[in-house]
Amino acid sequence: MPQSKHAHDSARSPVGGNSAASSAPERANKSESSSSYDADAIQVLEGLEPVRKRPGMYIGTTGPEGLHHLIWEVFDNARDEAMAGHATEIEVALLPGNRVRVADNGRGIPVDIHKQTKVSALETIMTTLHAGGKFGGGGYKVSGGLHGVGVSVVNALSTYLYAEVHRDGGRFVQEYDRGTPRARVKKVGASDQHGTIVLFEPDPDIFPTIQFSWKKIVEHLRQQAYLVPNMRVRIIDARDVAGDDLAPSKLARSGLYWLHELRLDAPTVTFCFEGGIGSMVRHINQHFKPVHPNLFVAREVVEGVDVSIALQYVDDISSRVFGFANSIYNPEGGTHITGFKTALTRTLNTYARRNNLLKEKEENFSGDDVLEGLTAVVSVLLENIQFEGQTKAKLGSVEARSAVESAFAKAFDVFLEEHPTDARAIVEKVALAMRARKAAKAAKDSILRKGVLEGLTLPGKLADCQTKSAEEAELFIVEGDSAGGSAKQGRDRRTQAVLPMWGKILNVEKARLDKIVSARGIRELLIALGTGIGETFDVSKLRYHKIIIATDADVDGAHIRTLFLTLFYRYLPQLIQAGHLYVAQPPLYKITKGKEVRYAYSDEEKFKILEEMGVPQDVAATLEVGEEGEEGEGSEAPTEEEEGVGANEAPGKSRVSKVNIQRYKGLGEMNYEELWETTMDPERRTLKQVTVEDAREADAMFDILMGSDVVSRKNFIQTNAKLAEIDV
Ligand code: 28F
Repeated sequence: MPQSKHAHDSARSPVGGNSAASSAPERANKSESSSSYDADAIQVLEGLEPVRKRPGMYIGTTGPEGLHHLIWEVFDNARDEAMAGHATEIEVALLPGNRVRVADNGRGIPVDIHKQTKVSALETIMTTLHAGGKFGGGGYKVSGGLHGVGVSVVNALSTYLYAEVHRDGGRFVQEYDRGTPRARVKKVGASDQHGTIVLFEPDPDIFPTIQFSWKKIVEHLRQQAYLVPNMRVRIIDARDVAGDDLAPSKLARSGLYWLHELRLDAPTVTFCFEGGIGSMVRHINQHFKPVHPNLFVAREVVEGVDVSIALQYVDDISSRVFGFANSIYNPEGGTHITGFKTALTRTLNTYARRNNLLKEKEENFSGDDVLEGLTAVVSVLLENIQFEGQTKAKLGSVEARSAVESAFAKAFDVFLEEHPTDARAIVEKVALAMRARKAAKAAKDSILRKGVLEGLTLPGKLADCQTKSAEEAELFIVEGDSAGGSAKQGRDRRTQAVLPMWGKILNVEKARLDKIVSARGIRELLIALGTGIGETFDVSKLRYHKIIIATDADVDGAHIRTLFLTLFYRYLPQLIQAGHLYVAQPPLYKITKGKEVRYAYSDEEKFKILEEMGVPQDVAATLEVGEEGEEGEGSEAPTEEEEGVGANEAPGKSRVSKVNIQRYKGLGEMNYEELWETTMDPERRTLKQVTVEDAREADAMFDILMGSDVVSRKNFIQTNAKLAEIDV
């Protein structure tokens, strides 16, 4: 590394990099031997003003995510040094006063003076955007970095930044205020160490809230530690360390390099995984039961792409596949994940057939079958990385797909051949997934198959209407036989049909609608409707232009209504779109005062009716409806002598004289006259028309209601009873 003797008192370079520097400097002809970087390798592109004007352009947001990106950016540069094999330790310390200090024991950022700019390489990297060999020819082989903008963005967005470099026997320091250097890079002493220290304090003018999350930092850096085997990452929370022995100047004077040598009484976490991404898969699977004991781990450089993959199947149906490109997590996957999944499916099918684990006539495993129960980490390192779109969420580099596909296929096939027990366990798990998928499809097809509607005689339970005009015909789908009975008696036989269905299904053990449907005899409904289903569906054959779901007003009723809505949403969506689906609105209360009978369809309406009946508000509020909803059963609460309200007539049977409230818990409690006049009579009833959105919400709620976890389902229903009332 040629060190000019005036390495540190070069001409002042404005923060924006001087004009000479703004053009890409011509390449100094470097001898082959000096493959290391130096000031010449830096591409100086532009100053830092734009960063402070529109920080969101560079760090995404100035919220917590953006704030933590400052740490990630500084850390990523240290990590790159470790990935390049020059650093083995990185220390991240949270300090008092919202300061963060990151140190590594790499080669140290070069400090030599650039021939044209006369500016130290360190200053250039710290004060110009896109500085650093990462973006030009040569430069780091692989580098992640925050959208690749480099540490200069952190400098621009920090009220204060301190950089210290130990290299070539010297110790060099430079300080900045919002990106502007206070002075030239200064040699402050000798050093027998090597590495880089960056300490920064985020600018409150940029970040509304400056609160670092220990948990977020630990989790992010743990993940990073998995990606670089044997890189030791120490994290220290010294925010509460008293006194100023952590002040940058004090620290600088102390000549201290590693804070952990201070043995501070501060929470510290250290990560170092020699197992790399294999350890990461083990960590992710720690609470699952593995399907095979031996992890698959492989690393190979193919077509200039460094591919590392680790996987292990567990006894679960979900899958967890994590993609990383240059140590940046890609939540939306990309070409590396595509290549991985292609090779995984092909390799497992080939192995299964070769070892007669898949019968000749059986179809291949699908891409979904091979994912069931899979935990995998796919990490690639590549130059000139390309991402899709603005964020680094999805890898776009095409070379990564073929590289991963070929590297993984070869290595995984060898693994399967060398671990026949693991291989058989994996293939059996995948085969199980395939058979379950096919069974579910068969069940669904059997429901959708034409045959299911063969018996075109109308079901016995259907009390059909007389009219043949579908336009005026209505079908009431009523929950349970008792309500069904009242509805059949109360209806207008000319235009109204009634089909009682199912009854309490709270304990439906099947989490899949197709199973419930085949088990619960949806046939009757489909035959009654007349449209057919699936590919045979024909809305012109619909026998009723109003299909009215009538379930109880209680929590169970809401659950059943959700089921019906989900059923229509998944198998007969056209009927919802055409506006044929309705939900009946039965009353919640029957309020009688002497001969007068009123129905309330909501609590608000109940109070309004009581007020109209002359019951004062405060008394109305104390009125409790009969628990059992028995005729005339009043509340237990005593009532004081009030105008229009009588005293208790007898214990346990408090009649508020002349006014009685009955709460309907279910349609079945109404006699058929009440059901007719409140819920069925077109002149007096209220119907809510179901929209596709209502049905979609029900469908989403269905998954919660039918989830395998009964307890949380019950809790959900109880606590969301009001919400569970599909607001149609
Ligand atoms: C606390 C944060 O930023 N560590 C870093 C290095 C080492 C080199 C380097 C960094 C030269 C021109 C690209 C040294 N010697 N920790 C860090 N350590 N950058 S950042 O070089 C930057 C290149 O731009 C380095 C020889 N080669 C590279």
